Amino acid sequence: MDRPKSISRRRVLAAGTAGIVGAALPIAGQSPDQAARPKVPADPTKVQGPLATDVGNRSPFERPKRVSFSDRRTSSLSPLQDLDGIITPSDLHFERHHAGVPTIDPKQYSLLIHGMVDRPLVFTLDDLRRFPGKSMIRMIECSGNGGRVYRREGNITDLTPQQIDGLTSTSEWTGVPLATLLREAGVSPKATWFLAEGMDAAVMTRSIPIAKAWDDALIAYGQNGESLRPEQGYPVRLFLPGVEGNASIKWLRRIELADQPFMTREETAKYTDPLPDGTARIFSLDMDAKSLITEPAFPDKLTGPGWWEIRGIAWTGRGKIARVEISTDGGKTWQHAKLDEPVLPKCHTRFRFPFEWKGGETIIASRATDETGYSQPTYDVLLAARGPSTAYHFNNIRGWKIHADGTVKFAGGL
Ligand SMILES: Nc1nc2c(c(=O)[nH]1)N[C@H]1C(S)=C(S)[C@@H](COP(=O)(O)O)O[C@H]1N2
Ligand SMILES: [Mo]
Repeated sequence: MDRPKSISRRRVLAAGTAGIVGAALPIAGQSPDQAARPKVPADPTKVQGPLATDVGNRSPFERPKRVSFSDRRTSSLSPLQDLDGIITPSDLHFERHHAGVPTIDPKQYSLLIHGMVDRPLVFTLDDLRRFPGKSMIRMIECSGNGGRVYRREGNITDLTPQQIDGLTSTSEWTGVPLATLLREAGVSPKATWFLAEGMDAAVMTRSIPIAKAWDDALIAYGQNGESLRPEQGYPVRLFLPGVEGNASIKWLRRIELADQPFMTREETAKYTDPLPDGTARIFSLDMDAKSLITEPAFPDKLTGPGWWEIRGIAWTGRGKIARVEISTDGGKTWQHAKLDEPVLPKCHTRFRFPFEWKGGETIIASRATDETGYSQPTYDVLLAARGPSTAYHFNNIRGWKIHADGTVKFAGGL
């Protein structure tokens, strides 16, 4: 797998963070004379580039990209270390598909709602778009995210944030609340679960407690201001905020109401979490609080002692992030990071922390706490609770080791 090249923009920004702690120092190595002399081209017409196109492109100097673990590309990871803010550009949103990305003609599309309802109904895409809509900025995370480092597979010190935890992204999702459609169909008071089914080759199906439908489940057709990308489920997906990614069924074709879970392949053979005592967690749908420092991180190199801004993202499936703490001494002491606005429920939250690197070897780490009071566990605590062969939900504290020469390596779980 290729890893993102080190990015000079980040070096420049990081050097500039000296300003955030109030010191009006020139960037190291710059003479005041240099700063006073603005760099303007002698002939301004020389900077005139090609004409604008109907659909814009990135600067040719910026090449963020998704990467995959598998040759068959059954998933692609978001380049978390290359992103600012909380929104993932749609073409860099992580994606996971079990059996290909189907091409669906929106004119042929329909969604069936049936089972324990008064009136089974079929909705076209136009029907769905006619209902009162709703937009929400929310993250999604695959419950397998971070499994490789939990299992300590291979050389984990040389992994980027993308390779460690890139199966999570944030978008603004637009659609119609599932509750609106269920009211149209008239749900039986005896219905307690609903099944969601996809129209991909995997025919992915999952059972969800009906409370989620009345709460915040969205039948989504929009992503970041445009129609869903094919990999995100075009033309329509189920979006379940805060719930493990696999339950947000893409290319959604059917919802069936029932008075019990359907016990599909996806909730028996998969997406249950074996425990050390031989039992398993089942319907472990909520995503636990988690955070990741994305800068500095492998393969960054701190070019010298001084002020650097530690940056990263925190998220939880159980509401808002209440605080993120940073340790710069391997977990001995912790201090509060600053959270960027907006701090939204079930959403990536950007954190920042001014870090004065004195030049020695140390480990930096982040610890998120959500509004329920739950804090990210240490690796040992998670391992003791779930065992070494648990298959999903890897949210323990992550650390990065800064070596004396400034190189940064993944330090595994703290
Ligand atoms: N129909 C269908 N829905 C699906 C899947 C799939 O393979 N088929 N993959 C699931 C998994 S495992 C995850 S993590 C999320 C990923 O959503 P994304 O690809 O939009 O990031 O989609 C889920 N929905
Ligand atoms: Mo997933």
